Amino acid sequence: MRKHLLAACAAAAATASRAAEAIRDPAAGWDRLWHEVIIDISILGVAFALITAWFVLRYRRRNPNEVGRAEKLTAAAAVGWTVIPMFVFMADDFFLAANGWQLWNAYRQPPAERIEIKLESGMYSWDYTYPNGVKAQNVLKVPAGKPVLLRMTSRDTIHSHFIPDFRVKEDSMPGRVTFMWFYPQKPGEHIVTCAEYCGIMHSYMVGKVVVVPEAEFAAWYAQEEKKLADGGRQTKKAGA
Ligand SMILES: [Cu+2]
Repeated sequence: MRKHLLAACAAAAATASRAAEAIRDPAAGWDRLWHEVIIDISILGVAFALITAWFVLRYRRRNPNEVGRAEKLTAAAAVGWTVIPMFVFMADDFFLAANGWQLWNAYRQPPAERIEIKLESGMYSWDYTYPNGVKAQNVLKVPAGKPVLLRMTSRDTIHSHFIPDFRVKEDSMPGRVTFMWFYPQKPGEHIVTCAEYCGIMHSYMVGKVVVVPEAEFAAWYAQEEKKLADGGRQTKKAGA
């Protein structure tokens, strides 16, 4: 009996630790928070609109000769009318801010199991370098099911690498290395755009993230690596 209990406990602990290790997609968290904002401001908006409508009806002019009376509120009522609505708004603001803060802190701890790609931005392109040295411009091919981290810098001015579908945006700038990460889970294409005005061609600074099945990525990756090695050999031969 005790043995069974211990085995059950061990199994439960293993499941829990696996669940903790499972990569949490920050994009889903941002979506949840955004929905929370929409729901909260809708409820507050409707509540305050109803209170206002009630006042408008309650204190309306009933005949053309009616003259209003300027009634004085007691000190307690004046404070109550100020503090209670303010408290309702602020409580929700703090709640949302705390959730956003928590999510941001979690997002800034990228998962260890990831592919890390360097990005140098410049007027007007996104230049990616994979761990094996393969380079790509404006089209970032990545495998599905693996978190992707970009270490970013810029060769000229401030750009901002924005991938709306993955809910991530981060500045890249000269003299500093910043990072962003995202978690593409299924094959597909996602637009990349510059979100920081960087010059007259800023709006043309678009690219895409192409998510492909893992096996397809591995084949492409190896092939590009081979091309790179062959190219290097040829250049050496030409130089010799
Ligand atoms: Cu730019």
